[in-house]
Amino acid sequence: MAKKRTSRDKTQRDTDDRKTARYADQNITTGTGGDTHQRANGDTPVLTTQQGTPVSDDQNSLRIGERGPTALEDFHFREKIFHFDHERIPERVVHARGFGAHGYFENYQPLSDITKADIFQRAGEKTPAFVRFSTVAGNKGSADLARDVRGFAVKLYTQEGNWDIVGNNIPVFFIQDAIKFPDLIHAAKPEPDREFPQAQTAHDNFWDFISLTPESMHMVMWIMSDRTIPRSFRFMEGFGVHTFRLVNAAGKSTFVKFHWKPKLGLQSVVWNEAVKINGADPDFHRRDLWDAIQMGDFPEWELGLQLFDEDFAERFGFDVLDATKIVPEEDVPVRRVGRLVLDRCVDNFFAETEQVAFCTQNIVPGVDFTNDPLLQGRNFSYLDTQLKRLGSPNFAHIPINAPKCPFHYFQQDGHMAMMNPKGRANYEPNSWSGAAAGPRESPEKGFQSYPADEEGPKLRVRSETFADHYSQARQFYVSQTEVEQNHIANALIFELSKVERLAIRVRMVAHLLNIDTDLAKQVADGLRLKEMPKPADAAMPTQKNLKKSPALSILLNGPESFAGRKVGALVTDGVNIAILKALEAALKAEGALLEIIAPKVGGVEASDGSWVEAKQKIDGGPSVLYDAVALLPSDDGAKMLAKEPAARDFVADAFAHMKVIGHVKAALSLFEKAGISDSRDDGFIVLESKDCSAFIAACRKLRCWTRAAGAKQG
Ligand code: HDE
Repeated sequence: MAKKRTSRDKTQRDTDDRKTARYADQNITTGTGGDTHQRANGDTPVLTTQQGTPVSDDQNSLRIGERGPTALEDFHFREKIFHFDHERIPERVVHARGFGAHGYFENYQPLSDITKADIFQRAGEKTPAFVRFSTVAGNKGSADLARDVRGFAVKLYTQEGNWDIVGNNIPVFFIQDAIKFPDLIHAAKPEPDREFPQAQTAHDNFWDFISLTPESMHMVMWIMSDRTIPRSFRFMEGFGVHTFRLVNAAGKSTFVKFHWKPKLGLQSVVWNEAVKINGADPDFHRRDLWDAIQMGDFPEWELGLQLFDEDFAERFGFDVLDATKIVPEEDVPVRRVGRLVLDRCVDNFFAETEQVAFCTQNIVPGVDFTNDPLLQGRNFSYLDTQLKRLGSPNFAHIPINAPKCPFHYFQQDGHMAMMNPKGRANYEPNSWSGAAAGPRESPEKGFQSYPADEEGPKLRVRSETFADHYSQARQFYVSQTEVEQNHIANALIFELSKVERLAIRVRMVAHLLNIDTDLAKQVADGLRLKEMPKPADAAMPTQKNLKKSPALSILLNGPESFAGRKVGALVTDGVNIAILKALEAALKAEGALLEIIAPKVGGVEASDGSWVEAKQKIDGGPSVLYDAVALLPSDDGAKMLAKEPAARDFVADAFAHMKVIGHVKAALSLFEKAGISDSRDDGFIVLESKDCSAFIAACRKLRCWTRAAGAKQG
C-alpha cells in the first residue's frame, strides 16, 4: 500500500514540481497542471486578501486531494468571488455610456462686477475640473456614434464648494416640464416588450411620443442635424441649457446662459460614416479623447457667458425660463471668460468616471437657479438618483465627488461612511466652544439665495409664454447651409422610415409643415406619403420673420484648420519613404496625425529598404476612422490592393464621405476598381513630391461638400 503523504511531503512536492516555461519574451513558472504562476519580487508587491493576508497561490482553489471537492474554508477564494459577484452597480438611467477626464478651468479676468463666485475673482486662477461626456439613450455598452444628444457635464472643484454645470451639446431640450422626463425617456429607450432598438430613436415609441409633444419640435431639428453625430467630444460645443443667475457681492442678479466653445472648432461625421464607425470602432469617441490626452494634445474649450438682465428677458420674444428656447448669439453675444483644459485621463474608469455624481443643485455662492421648471425638477432628480446608483447617502465621500476645499458638517453614519466628524459635538446649537463646537453657519460667507419675489396661486398649468413651439425650430432650420438642411431631411426620412405605424409618420410631417414647407415636402416625398396632411394645429402660429442665426450652423463656423485631426495612410511594400516622411512632417506641423494602414499589421518594407510599422491592418482601419486619407501604394502594391475588397471599400467610402484623398499615381488603378475614377474632383490631391501643402490646404476644409451635390449623401 502506498505510504500516506504528510502535509510536509505535499508542500515539498509543490515546490519540486514547479517548472519554468518560456512563452516568447516571458519566463513563466508553471505548476503541475501547467498553470501559470508569477511571483512577487523586487518592486512587485505580494498579493493579499482585502484583509491584508498574504496569498500563496492565486491559480488554484483549496481542494481535498488533487481532484477532490473545494474546501469551504478557502477564505481567499470566497472573498475573491464574493467581491466579483457584487462588482456591478446600476448604470445611469440615462447617460449610461460616458467617458471622463480631469483638467482645470482657468479664469481670464475677475468678473466681480457680475458674480461673487470665487472661481471668477482672480485672473489666471486655475480650478480643478472633471468632465464626463456621454450619450443619453444607449446602455453602458452601446456604441459611441449613436445619433443622440451628448452629455457635457462639468464638475468644478471651487474653493467655495463643488459647482456642477450638467449640460448637453445641444442648447435646448425636448420638454418644458420635468414631469414629462420619465415619459420622454421611456419612449426613447428600447421598447419594453422586446428590449430593442438599442441606442436608437428610430422607432415607433419615440416618434409617437414626439409627434404628440409639439414643444419638442425645436429639439427635433437639432437632433436630426449633424450635432448628434459629432466627430468626437473635442469637436463639439457644450451648453448649460437653462437660464441661470449670476449674483454679485451687492446682491445684483444677471441672467446667464453657459456655453463651452471647442478650441478645435465644430465637426461632425455623416450618417453613413457613423453607422460604419459603430461597427469598426464602437469606442471611437472615448479612444479619441484618451489618445489626445495621452499624446499631450490637451482638448480645450472656452467658457462663454450670455449675460442679460430682467429688461432683456421681458423684451425677448420667448420665455427665458423655457428650456426649449435659445437666446441667439447674434442677440446676446457670448462673452468668453475662461478656458477648460482636459489634461489627465482617469486612473480607474469605475472609481472616477462611473462613480462621479453630477448634481444640478451643486452650485456655489454667486450662482443661482431660475424658475425654469425643467431645472427645478432636475434639482430633485440628480441627488435622488445617486442613492440608487452609488448605494449610500455618503456618495460625496468618494474621492471624485468630494470637494477639494475645506468642508465640515454634521451629517453622519449611513452605508460606507468614511468621513464621520471627529469629536463630541454632532449637533448644533451646542454650548461647546472653539474647535470642539464643530462647524457653525456664516451669513457672510454662506450661500444666499437670490431673493426673487415669488407669489401666486398654486396651479398645475403651463405658462402661455411657453406656447410657441415652431418659430425657433424654423429659425434653426433656415440658419443651416443647404448641405446641413439636406442632412436634417435625410435623418428625418431615415428615422421615420423605421417607424412602422403610418399615422405617426404622417403626424410628424404635419408638424414639419409648421416649421418649413419645403422640408415637410422633402420628408413626405422621402417617405412616399400618398397625400400631404394638413399642418398640425399650433398653439401659436410660427413667426417666419426671425433673423437667421449663423452661429447655429456647424459648417458656417468651420475651424479652417486641420489641427487635432487624423489622416489614414494606406501603404504597401515599396511605399515611397520620402513622400511618407514629408506627409508625416507636414501633418505634424499642422497639429494633425498620420496613421499607417498596411496589408498586414507587422508593417511594410519601404522603397529604401527601411521598415515602416503599421498601426492597422486594412480591414481594421477602414477610412471611416480618419478625417482624410492618403493612398501611397507602390505600383505592385496598388495591383494587389485592387483585388482586396477592404481596400476598395477604403477608397470608395473615403469618396462617398466627401473626404480629401491624397494619392500617388499608382493609386489610379485602385480608383478604377472602386468605381470612382470618373468622379475625381478637387478633393483628389496628387502626392508625388515632398510638397504636401496642397493636400494640407484641402484638408483644412475638412470635407469636399461640393461632392455632396453630385452624390446624394445621408
Ligand atoms: Fe439629466 N439626468 N435630466 N439632463 N443629465 C441624469 O443623473 C434628468 C436634462 C444630463 O455624466 C441623471 O446622475 C431629469 C437636461 C447629463 O453623470 C438623472 C431631467 C440636461 C447627465 C437625470 C433631465 C441633462 C444627466 C441620470 C428633466 C442638459 C449625465 C444619472 C428635467 C442640460 C451626467 C445621473 C453624468 C444625467 C435627470 C434633463 C443633462 C436621472 C429629471 C435638460 C449630462 O438624475
